[in-house]
Amino acid sequence: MENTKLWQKGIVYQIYPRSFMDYNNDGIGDLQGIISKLDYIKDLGVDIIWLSPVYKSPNDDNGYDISDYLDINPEYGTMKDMDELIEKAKQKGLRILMDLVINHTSDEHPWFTQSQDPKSEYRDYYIWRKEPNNWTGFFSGSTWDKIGDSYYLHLFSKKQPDLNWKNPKIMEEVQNIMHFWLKKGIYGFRCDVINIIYKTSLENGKKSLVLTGSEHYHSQEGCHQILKTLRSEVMDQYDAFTVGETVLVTTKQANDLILPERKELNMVFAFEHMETDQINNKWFKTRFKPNKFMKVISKWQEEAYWNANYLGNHDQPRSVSRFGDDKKYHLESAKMLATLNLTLKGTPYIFEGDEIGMTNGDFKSMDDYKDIESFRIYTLMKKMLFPHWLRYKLIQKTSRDNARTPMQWTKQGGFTKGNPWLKVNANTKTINVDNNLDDPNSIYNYYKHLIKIRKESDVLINGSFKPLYMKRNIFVFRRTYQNQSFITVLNMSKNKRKCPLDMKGNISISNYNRTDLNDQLLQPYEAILIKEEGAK
Ligand code: ISL
Ligand code: CA
Repeated sequence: MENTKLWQKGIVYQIYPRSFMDYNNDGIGDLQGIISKLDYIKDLGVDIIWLSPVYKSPNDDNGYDISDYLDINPEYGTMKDMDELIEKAKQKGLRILMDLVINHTSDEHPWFTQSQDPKSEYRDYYIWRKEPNNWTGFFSGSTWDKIGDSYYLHLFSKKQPDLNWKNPKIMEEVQNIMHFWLKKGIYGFRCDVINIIYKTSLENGKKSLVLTGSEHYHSQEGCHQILKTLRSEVMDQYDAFTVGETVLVTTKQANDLILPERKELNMVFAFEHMETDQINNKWFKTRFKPNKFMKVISKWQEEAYWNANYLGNHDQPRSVSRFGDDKKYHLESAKMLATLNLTLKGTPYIFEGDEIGMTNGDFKSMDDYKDIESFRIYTLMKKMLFPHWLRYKLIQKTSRDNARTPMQWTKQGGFTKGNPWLKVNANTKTINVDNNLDDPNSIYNYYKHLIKIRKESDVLINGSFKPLYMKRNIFVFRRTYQNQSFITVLNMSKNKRKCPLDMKGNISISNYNRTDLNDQLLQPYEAILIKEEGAK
């Protein structure tokens, strides 16, 4: 236990800075806003705050297009504000995890503007070719755009040119950036799309409905080499950690990145559980099937060396709207999902607003959306002759803006006194922080209680994971450490179901305020955490 690091035993709270709290009332969340809410975050019981990018950026992709890695986006504040945030957080026992986006920069980064001159020393910072290949990108369409008489590669939007990791100068630049921030006392990095940064070849790819060409850059040996160097040259000199965002990985590919002897990353965000309600790609949603979902989670629990557990983030629809029921069983299903996320093995990540059960946005038309991805996909579906109602329905279900609506602090919203950059959900009237703090039975107070239980428990932090039942939308698993164990019982559906296993032990927490385990009938979305008695 003593050797357990903070990033293993701690809990991470993800902030999407643009939407968290607007201090100067210009409609955009900012660093002073975050500072003003540090007590709220601390009270929840979390240890680490992951900030989505706050660097200087023209905001084509809300900060995931960086134009200066060593400066702060003026919309969010200044470097002085950032220093203050790091310091004030530290005083409260909170550490800051920053987003590190090193697959691409903004096209407005001075490296890229200079790179446009074929004779510039920055030319090789990016990937230029005379002719494009057949690759297709994450936001759909070709990955190549033309400037002058050459094409440059961009796996995301055309304002996000990919860096050329075959150029040793990039390694040097990125190391300097990492040192700069780690020296300020941050606790590490969430490494954006890290498993696709190295392009082994630029050959044409095998034709595929999505991401044609990915076999040339996904999980390449060159990427492993880069991560080993960043670990030994930078990370190892600090008490810090990395979590990689890794698209399309298998448990084997994840372990190749995170096993301690590999000396690369500490953990990764995988997506397989997020793919269980989609056909082929994330824009074609099918009905959520809990049985499939729990089997994927269980597989990752058993096979991956360590998990970064999450049910939502700034790229995904809201978890309660997606995996729960945001109407009839809002309270119950949000608490059930919390119980899942916080009793699995690994490091739990909570996305801002999930602790009060925030739901998908209540957008009324395409004019309400702001996300570049949503517009790109909408246009693509138009080209494919999808009727308007279907296009709109798919965007409504999948848009990343669902997770990005401003944090609901009060009945009136409370995020800003100005005009919010993205529409505040009208349900802030009932779903808001104020209501949650006041009500002992709220989702927030359930999170808080559960977090406390987890933090005080060797079993929940270090225990092994074993699935006991995964059928009929019921998920039961056991965590064991030395001679102690917990059982988590979850009904992931709105149907009442009899628990197939005998439930014995003491109830640590339950979302129906159960007092005993005699009744084996599980209520809709019921969740029970049971501390088992005696040795197992
Ligand atoms: O859902 C996905 C994979 O199943 C994708 O959304 C994937 O997570 C995403 O495309 C990669 O995300 C990251 O990099 C992007 C940025 O737009 C996202 O916000 C960021 O999280 C480009 O930097
Ligand atoms: Ca502001």
